[in-house]
Amino acid sequence: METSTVQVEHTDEISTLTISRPESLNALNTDVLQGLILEVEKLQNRSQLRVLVLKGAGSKAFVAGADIHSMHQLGPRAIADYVELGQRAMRAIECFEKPVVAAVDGYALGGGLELALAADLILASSKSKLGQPEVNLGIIPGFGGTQRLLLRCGTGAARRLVLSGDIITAEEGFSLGLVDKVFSDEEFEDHLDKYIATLCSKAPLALQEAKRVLRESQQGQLLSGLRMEVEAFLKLFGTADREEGMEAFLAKREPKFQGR
Ligand code: CO8
Repeated sequence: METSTVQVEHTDEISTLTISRPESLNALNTDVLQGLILEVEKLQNRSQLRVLVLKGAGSKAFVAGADIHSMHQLGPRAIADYVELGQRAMRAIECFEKPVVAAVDGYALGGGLELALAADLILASSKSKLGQPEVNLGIIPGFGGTQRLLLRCGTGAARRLVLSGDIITAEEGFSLGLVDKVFSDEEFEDHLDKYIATLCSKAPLALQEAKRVLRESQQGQLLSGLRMEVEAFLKLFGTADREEGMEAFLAKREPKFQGR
């Protein structure tokens, strides 16, 4: 069964999971996160699959983050469950045996960039905007963004993106090593298809082993970093600044942080 917020399409060798909540810029609520885990698990059995592609529905966003509306009112227990679910969804994608491509066409922010970072390759259209703007909400990334940015782009870029909350262009992302390829908006789908077809032509077992070795060599640092990130996220979630940050976003005004 396909969940309505995660659409599944198959061609022979390629499966595509499309996150479909365009009215919220595909923000990640529990339904989406559970859907991702379920669909990724099912795809493990699809032997002809060579590449898994992640997309966002609509023309504006890949994913604009975790769902601020649903997060805002959660108590300590519920937010811990939410963050743990998100971490599991990202890890399921990261540990998927076959290569995973994040096809970013629009905003990839917060949890949306964290989702892209769990993929092997990030291919973006030139209009795309990427960033970890959580500090504007009084929190930090909670779905592995601090750690996967660090491993992917190095300390300098990770620090700059997480501390500033800057939203950057796809070209700037390319210069930081965050984005692997930038394609023009008009030809995004064509270039994407060609790139994925090239991946499909490579030796599948070699791709799987390459993916596994690259992932497992960094595993110790990643897993301990992820634990630290969750603890810090949950601590911040209990602060007045977090309440102010999220209330300000929902009221479409600037936040006033007090350091409390
Ligand atoms: N969550 C919920 N709704 C969202 C989100 C989101 N992350 N992003 C956008 N929306 C909604 C808006 O509220 C709006 O809804 P409505 O029409 O009902 O007001 C609709 O999508 C369209 O958005 P905008 O009107 O804001 O569109 P703009 O073109 O003006 O702006 C932006 C687009 C710049 C993308 C803007 O929407 C924005 O800044 N969004 C929030 C980006 C953000 O801060 N993301 C990080 C979220 S926190 C996070 O991801 C933490 C991850 C770890 C969490 C762990 C959880 C437990």
